[in-house]
Amino acid sequence: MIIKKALAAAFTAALLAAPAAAQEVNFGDDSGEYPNDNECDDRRFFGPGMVANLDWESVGKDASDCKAAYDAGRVQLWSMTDARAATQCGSIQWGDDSSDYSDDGACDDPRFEGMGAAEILLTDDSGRDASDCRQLCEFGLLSLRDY
Ligand SMILES: [Ca+2]
Ligand SMILES: [Ca+2]
Repeated sequence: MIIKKALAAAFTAALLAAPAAAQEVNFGDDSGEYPNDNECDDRRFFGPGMVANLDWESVGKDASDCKAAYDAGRVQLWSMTDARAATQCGSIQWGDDSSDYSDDGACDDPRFEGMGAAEILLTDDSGRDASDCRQLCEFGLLSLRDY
């Protein structure tokens, strides 16, 4: 009985000692259009190692680039919860509505991510879709990509 208790305590201690932040990332494979170009094209990630223009087509299909950037600390997995907590809609410089995609209901500014973000995000639209993005942010559907 005492041995069992000791084992249980050791097991619990081992579980508690395991790094809580360690996450298994499924990078997928290199079957996308832009493998091995030293830019991570998988939109699940964010950070300086990312490609400029983003869409959903390369999710899970740019493994080598994204894993290299991840291992080097140049990209992280984007978390809606963490991003939302770090986003203050009232203090963001939204810019203007000069994008071709302004006032279409989706946020086309590549600085943002979330349910309200457009399917394709182009760097040219940065700071140019203010009304859509501000509205979506205020209703909780949009957060910063880099937080
Ligand atoms: Ca790539
Ligand atoms: Ca828009």
